[in-house]
Amino acid sequence: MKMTFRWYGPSDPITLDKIRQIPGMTGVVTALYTIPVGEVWDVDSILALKMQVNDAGLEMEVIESVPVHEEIKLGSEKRDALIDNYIQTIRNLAECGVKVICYNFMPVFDWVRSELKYVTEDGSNCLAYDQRTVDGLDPRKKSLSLPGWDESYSMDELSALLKRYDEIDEDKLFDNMVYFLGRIIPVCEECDIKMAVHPDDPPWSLFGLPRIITSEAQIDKLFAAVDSKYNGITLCTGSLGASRGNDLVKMAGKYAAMDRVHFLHARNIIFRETDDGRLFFNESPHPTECGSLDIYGILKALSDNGFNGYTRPDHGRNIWGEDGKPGYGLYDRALGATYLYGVWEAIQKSKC
Ligand SMILES: [Mn+2]
Repeated sequence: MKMTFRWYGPSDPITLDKIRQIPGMTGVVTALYTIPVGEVWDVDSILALKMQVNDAGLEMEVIESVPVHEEIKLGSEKRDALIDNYIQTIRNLAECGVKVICYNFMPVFDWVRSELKYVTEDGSNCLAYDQRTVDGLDPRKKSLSLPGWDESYSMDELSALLKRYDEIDEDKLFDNMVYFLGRIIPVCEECDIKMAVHPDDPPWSLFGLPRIITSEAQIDKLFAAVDSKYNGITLCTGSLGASRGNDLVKMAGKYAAMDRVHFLHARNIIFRETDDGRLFFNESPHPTECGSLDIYGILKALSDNGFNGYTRPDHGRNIWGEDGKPGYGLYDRALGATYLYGVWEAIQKSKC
């Protein structure tokens, strides 16, 4: 396993020097945040970022993310030119030594939570999801006050974009994803750079928009549609685990055996009982006993089936008075990394 840490670039208050001091850390997972979605990432900009990371004694072998333009997800006539740009970005990243690209195929909205600072029993705070709050939001009717939503669209732009998605159901979105992969995967094979789709978070439809990377059946369908090991996944335990129907231990073992797990996001969540039976969960400390997911079982299944790849502790809580970017403070993610590292060491040594 290669332990990595997400780094939001030079403006991230969690500096490369701090990341390097976390035991077992080999590299960072980052992106060029200033390049508009759809434009080519040029070699000079990639190399400048890589140099900065390497100078701090860390590697930059995983990019999270190269965003996919909405016109590609919508399958419009503009998509081919944008896919050409994406292909050039893939080639440029490969030339700079990048091995894995994380991306997602969620329409309009990325991850969605109802609270960014849910206070837990021990006084720490974390991201949480309450289905009732999300059900009360309708981005088509009024301005969205969604935590973490970056408001990169005006109300009118968002309405227009959502209207275009009225024509796109799950099947159409899936077809558009297969079209995209059909064009880029041969290039990935040629350049030896792997695509790792991040599952939808949470893994179900929101605001009437289709979501397709949600379950074992859907991932099977995706792998069958573009049958190459370069078409793989980011196994994000917290995202897929939010759907109780997903058996994460089984999926981890199965997809590792297929050599389709190119990146692991390890995170735990805890489901809460609610009076009316609605769905509510919050993100918890990483260890198995702190949440609802069997993190040990997932790591064991991955190891037993040949996974030895890039891993990062996914979201952490704010602890010890830290007031970090929601999910991306230093302390709890560092604790998560050392926990994951320790479990992994024990699994490896128990095989001897
Ligand atoms: Mn994730």
